[in-house]
Amino acid sequence: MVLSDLHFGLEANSSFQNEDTIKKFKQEIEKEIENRNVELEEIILLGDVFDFWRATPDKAIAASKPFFKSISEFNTDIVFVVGNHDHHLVIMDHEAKFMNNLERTGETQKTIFSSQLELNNFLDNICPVKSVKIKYPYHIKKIDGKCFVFQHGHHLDFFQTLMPSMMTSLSSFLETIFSKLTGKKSVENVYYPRQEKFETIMSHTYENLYQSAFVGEYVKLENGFWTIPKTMGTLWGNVCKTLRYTPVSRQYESILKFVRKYYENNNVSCFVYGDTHKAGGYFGDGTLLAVNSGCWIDEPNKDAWRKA
Ligand SMILES: [Mn+2]
Repeated sequence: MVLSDLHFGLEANSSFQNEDTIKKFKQEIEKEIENRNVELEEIILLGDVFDFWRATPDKAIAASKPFFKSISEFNTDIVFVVGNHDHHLVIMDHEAKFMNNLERTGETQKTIFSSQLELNNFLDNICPVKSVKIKYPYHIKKIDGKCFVFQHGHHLDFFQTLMPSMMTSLSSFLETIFSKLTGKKSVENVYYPRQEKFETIMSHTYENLYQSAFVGEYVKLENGFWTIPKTMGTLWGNVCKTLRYTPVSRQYESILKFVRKYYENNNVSCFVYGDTHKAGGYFGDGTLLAVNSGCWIDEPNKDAWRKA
């Protein structure tokens, strides 16, 4: 079972902040499991579970308590793949590793982003039955011999939106010059061999947004900022393009490019993501199935999982 984009802490109500909804949801899932005569093997929370861009961590985590209590009662493994709105967890993990190493050895060591987060216990008190395994940026799983990749989806921005793609080109350009001038290997090759490169480019933006949640007025300003494309139209809209509500079929080309670039050796059959808040599936060229898990906040344009 895959659930993404719950956005706990966001003022627009997350469906799972209401205990009745959680109860109904749980009953429906249990019925579904019985009808299909299957077992619930794993619950995958596919990012943006907490909205640390709009709410402080105390508020966001408090809002998630009834949900975590409820899913822990399924007594199945829970994996949480971090998204862009809860990306601060990645930074926390990164800094904790640096500090632990400093405390243990007295050495200051350049830490690199790694996919295995060590913050694994931070939800134990609110998700008591099963501890939540936290991963970033992906979770890979073999199901019936086929390879499934689960990833929140903001990394697709590299291939789709103007700012990240411009910044990537600029950074590659600078790295080439750097290695030509110094004869040293580029930073990319040494520290950021794969998707971790994305972190160097996007982390400061995500961290700014995280910090902005502590300043109420700034959040209002930022919300206003996102309404500009609607009122002022095309130019600004293209610069700050958001992929919200983009259907899977329109993202399929980027998904293919992305999977071929980063998972070329995995023979991926299915790519599951969230991020755009638009549930759906698309089989495109027949080699890769792309599935979006939609979202769980009350938005006029959302497609709930029932429709998917
Ligand atoms: Mn997202």
